[in-house]
Amino acid sequence: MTVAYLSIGSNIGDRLDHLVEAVRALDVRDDVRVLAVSSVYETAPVGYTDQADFLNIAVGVETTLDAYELLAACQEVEQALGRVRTVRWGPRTVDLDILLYDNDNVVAENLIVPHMRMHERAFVLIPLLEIAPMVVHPKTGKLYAKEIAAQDRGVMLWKKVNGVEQFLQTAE
Ligand code: A4P
Ligand code: MG
Repeated sequence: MTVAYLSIGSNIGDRLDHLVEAVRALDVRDDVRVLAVSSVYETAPVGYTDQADFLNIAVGVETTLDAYELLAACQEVEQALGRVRTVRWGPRTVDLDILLYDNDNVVAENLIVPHMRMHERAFVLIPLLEIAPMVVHPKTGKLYAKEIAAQDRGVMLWKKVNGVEQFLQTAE
């Protein structure tokens, strides 16, 4: 069993519902168990900025999948929820990224872990640090909490979450 952290974002349609459905789709799998879900944050778009605000969460899972299989599982969830890729960094029903996978460093063509841009993104770090305040970069050992101080703009608490069960029963 390995612990991994995911970032999930949505900025089209019923955003909260997309997040809840994504977490549910992960949790129903035999090879993934959702251990923790952060509160829901409303976040200004980063990268391609001419798009609607996102709702973002971080999720902690325990899994028997290796990192590549977990990526495939994330992509299955994206597809099941009807994601259509158009603009890079653009609007999406739901986007699931692997932030951390145990203490592994993965550098492959289709997978880089820790996620390449996580340390510079408040919309990733603020939810992640809520559920895992002591996480460190697997290579440098540096606390992600140290990255966050200068970059907490554009991220607002949107809905407080108290546990996985409560989150899965949420509706917008
Ligand atoms: N890939 C490599 N490493 C990973 C990883 N650790 N986790 C590859 C997931 N995927 C990884 O992703 C492109 C490719 O990245 C995949 O084929 C996979 O093999 P994608 O999801 O198809 O395309 P994308 O979403 O446009 O790219 P990506 O890299 O997920 O985009 P970002 O950088 O995550 O940006 N602003 C706010 N406020 N909130 C957001 O959630 N999200 C983005 C997406 C931009 N701005 C945002 C938000
Ligand atoms: Mg992605």
